[in-house]
Amino acid sequence: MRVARGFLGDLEDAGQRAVDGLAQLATRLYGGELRLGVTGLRRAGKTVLVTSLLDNLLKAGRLPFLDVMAQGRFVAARLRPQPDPAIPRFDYEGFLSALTGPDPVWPKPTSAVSEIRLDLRFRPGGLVRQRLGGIATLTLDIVDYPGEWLLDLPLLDQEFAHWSRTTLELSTLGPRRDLSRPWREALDALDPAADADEATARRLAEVYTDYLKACRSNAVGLSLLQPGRFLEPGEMAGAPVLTFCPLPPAPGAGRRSLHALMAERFEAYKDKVVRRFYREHFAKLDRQIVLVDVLSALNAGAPGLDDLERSLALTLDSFDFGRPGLLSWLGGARIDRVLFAATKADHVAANQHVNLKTLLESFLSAPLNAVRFSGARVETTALAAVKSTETVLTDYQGQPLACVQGVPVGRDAPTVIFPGEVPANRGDVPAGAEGRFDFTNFRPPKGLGADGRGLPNVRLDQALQFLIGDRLA
Ligand SMILES: Nc1nc2c(ncn2[C@@H]2O[C@H](COP(=O)(O)OP(=O)(O)OP(=O)(O)O)[C@@H](O)[C@H]2O)c(=O)[nH]1
Ligand SMILES: [Mg+2]
Repeated sequence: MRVARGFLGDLEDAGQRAVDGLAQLATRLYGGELRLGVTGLRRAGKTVLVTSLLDNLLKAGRLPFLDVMAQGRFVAARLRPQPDPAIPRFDYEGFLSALTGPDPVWPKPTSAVSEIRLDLRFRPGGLVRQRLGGIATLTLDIVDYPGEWLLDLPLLDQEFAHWSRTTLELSTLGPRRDLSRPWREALDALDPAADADEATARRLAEVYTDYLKACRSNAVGLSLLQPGRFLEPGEMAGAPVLTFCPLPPAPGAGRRSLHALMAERFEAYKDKVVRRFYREHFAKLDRQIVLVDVLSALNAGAPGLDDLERSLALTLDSFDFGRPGLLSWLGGARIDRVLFAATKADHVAANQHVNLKTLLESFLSAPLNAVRFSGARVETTALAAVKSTETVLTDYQGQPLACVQGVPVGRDAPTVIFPGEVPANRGDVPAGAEGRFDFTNFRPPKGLGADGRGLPNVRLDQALQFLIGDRLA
């Protein structure tokens, strides 16, 4: 009997071990780690989106269409120590208290990389998985960085001569022509084949940086500005690796020439700055949300849209969406889902969101096709990470007119504004449309998230469902 009981006991143990093993397997299958890339040009809304996403997950808040919440399977989320102790932590608490304080303010432009890790605990769905029991954990890593640095990625694929030529050509077009004049005049006054001296290199880099800053200013609002560290140098301000600029061709220039010096520094920039940034932060991404501030580009008219289109096409080429792409040799990124999102949708009335989405699709058609062709899943949406307005109906000549109500930046009182209609298609924006669109920026409203349910948002749940929902299934 003892033997039989022992045998049965062993069987029981083995059975329990098998169940435990399966539960662990389920945990691994339906949990694990996921690195989410929040990508976007400067001011696209990355820092605000990461703050709202963390807030709503940590408070199990306003995410009704995230399946794991809707099905009551979400257990809780908790911030965890991040994997890389050398990188500053994303200041979630600081950004949240600035947004929800007595005088709410948006985060300042980001000037350095930061990172945050979040554990999401949930009960796996589906009959088999429920039987196996257990609670799974999905570990989510998110990185925030200055949007200016994103446009460095396409440099990796370029030689100094090619980059110089295209940058010089671009500097003579549209609003850039006037802004680049001091820099182009400085170039005209020197011989790039002459012997290099540090003072000249430094002076040229300075005038070139002034030109980039002028393009970035709110009044102009251009985004194709390279190299990104010239605008947001982080810890590298003044380093020789940032002391160069595009130069006209200098056939026969010797090894000691200004041209050779700048070409060398361009290569060093690619190697020491850009490649490192790519390898450490982008090469390991699993999923990606690409934020696009379409409305600000519309405010800048056709040149703004052209610039945005060019910047996005260049940047998106740098990602390896599930295929051996341009930069796969840098670390084999394999991104299998990409969501393109038009941000700040609360700047326009809710009935304009469809147009915002189709407008985004119309000028992303080439990158969208490229991602689809690669086999990665791709979707588009219009969202607001922090909803700062309400859509209200007013009466205009006897007809209902959908407007937005919020506190415009620079004012204190709520105002009802008709922001205008969003064109449904890139082709509907005529050349010379500068000044035709004027989408107002709003302040974060007072009392945001005071009910403890997370920051109000538009469609953040649907975005998350696409990006991580399958890993919380
Ligand atoms: N109304 C509204 N405004 C937003 C929203 N998200 C961002 N903004 C506005 O856009 C600005 C830029 O947002 P950030 O999140 O700082 O943008 P970013 O991509 O981190 O910018 P960089 O750090 O410069 O690369 C904010 O200061 C707000 O004015 C939103 O959901 N609603
Ligand atoms: Mg930021």
